[in-house]
Amino acid sequence: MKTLLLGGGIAALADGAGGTAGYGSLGRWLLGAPAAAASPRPLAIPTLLVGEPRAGVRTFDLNLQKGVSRFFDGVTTPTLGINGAYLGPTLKMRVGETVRMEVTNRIGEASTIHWHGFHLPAGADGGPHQVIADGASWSPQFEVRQRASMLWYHSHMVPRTGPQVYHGLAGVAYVEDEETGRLDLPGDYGVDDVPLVLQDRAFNRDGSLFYSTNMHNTMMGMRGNVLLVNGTVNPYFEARTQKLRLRLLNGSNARFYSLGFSDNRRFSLIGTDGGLLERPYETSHIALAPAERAQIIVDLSDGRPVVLRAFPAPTSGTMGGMMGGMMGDDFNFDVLDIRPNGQRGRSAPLPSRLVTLDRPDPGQASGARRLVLQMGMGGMMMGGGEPFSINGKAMDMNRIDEVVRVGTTEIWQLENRSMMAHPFHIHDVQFRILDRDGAPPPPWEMGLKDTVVVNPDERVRLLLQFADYSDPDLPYMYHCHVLEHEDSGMMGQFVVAA
Ligand SMILES: [Cu+2]
Repeated sequence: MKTLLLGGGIAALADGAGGTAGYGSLGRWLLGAPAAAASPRPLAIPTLLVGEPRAGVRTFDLNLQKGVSRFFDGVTTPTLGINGAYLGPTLKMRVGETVRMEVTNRIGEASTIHWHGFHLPAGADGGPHQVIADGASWSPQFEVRQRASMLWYHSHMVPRTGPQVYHGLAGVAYVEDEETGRLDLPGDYGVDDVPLVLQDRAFNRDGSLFYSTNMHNTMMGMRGNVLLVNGTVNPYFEARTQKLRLRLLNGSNARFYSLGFSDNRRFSLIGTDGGLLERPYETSHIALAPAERAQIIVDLSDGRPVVLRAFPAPTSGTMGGMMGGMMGDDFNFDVLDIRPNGQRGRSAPLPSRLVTLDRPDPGQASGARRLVLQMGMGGMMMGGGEPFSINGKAMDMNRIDEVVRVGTTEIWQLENRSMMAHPFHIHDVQFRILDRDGAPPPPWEMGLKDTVVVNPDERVRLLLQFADYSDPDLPYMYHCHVLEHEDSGMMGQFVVAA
């Protein structure tokens, strides 16, 4: 059994000799550890922030700050957080209202905050062109124009997105609307509606986070051997209802997960990145790549304790999976030990229909684009070429790669010509997947998405609608959400022009 840490009560801390980590780096993870370090703890629930009405605008005060976290007993870890030591509050807002974010940066270096999955003007997007200098503030304002969903926010500071998110600059957003409110889904925050932010991390012996961008960690993306869930190591949750709605975010820099329960029980997937599915999809496992979200409903009416577990994702046929296996990097992680309480409250039955979505019609598209993802590993080792590129080009802040017309619908074909899977994220829109290598998407990919996995040698076609918001100068980003790939250049820029 390869569950190294959490179940066994051993937390392995890394050696700290960052420069030496290579293919044989597993050893450093197995060195010394405080024995009681991973004793079970109650799951941390991020503070729910509903903002304050100021002149009719829902206003959120968000302070990016340095902090000290205690992930393990008796060990302190310097981290970054938003209104706290690690991660940020859950921002709750409703479709149709205007929100304003008062973001102040006090982390000691420049940063940005990107509203991931939000449809908004480019100037409010929080990408690498909306830099907030250390000590400065930024106050974007926008109308919430999309479906009820679980979105998120995180640093997008080129080329420091990887380390800043890794240290804690991320948080969750709940967008609600009337259509979804009427469904009677579990919705009591922190009780039967629980966000779970999954992040794998590596630690140095002194308790600090281990982060390195040596060639191996850049290529594979930075991975760790300890799973944090909402910043909690080895968490448990006492369930007080028959049904539990878990809103999962893969907030990891690079690791893909396949999630299921310890007793293999089935559950219902009700939503993906940008909103609910048309109907619940019953399954025993779901895959979640970095930046992807899933909302699931699990039935606990049998009263038995159960563990939500993360298995290596089924990218095993790929180079990433193979290398992970070779390196002993194909961990199982216990995500959450769910302990049903004896007096569980009744939950409403799950509706058979959830929302109505348009059938994606490629006939609506007036344009098509092709984005080819490449990793030039030869170039990386020999120091030539573009190691990470889209259409042969590495990210350049001063180059607009694509110009889209506002009010149009387009088909984007993503082609992966590398040996690793890339979770591809496009700003501004929630898109639909038309097909993978010509085959229609599976039921769990039929909803609204902002991040899509493109497997090696695969072609994925997306349908994107650029309904409104134009800006001739300020671009949106599209990029791989393995943050080390993004920081290394697998990103491009598009403007939506009038
Ligand atoms: Cu990638």
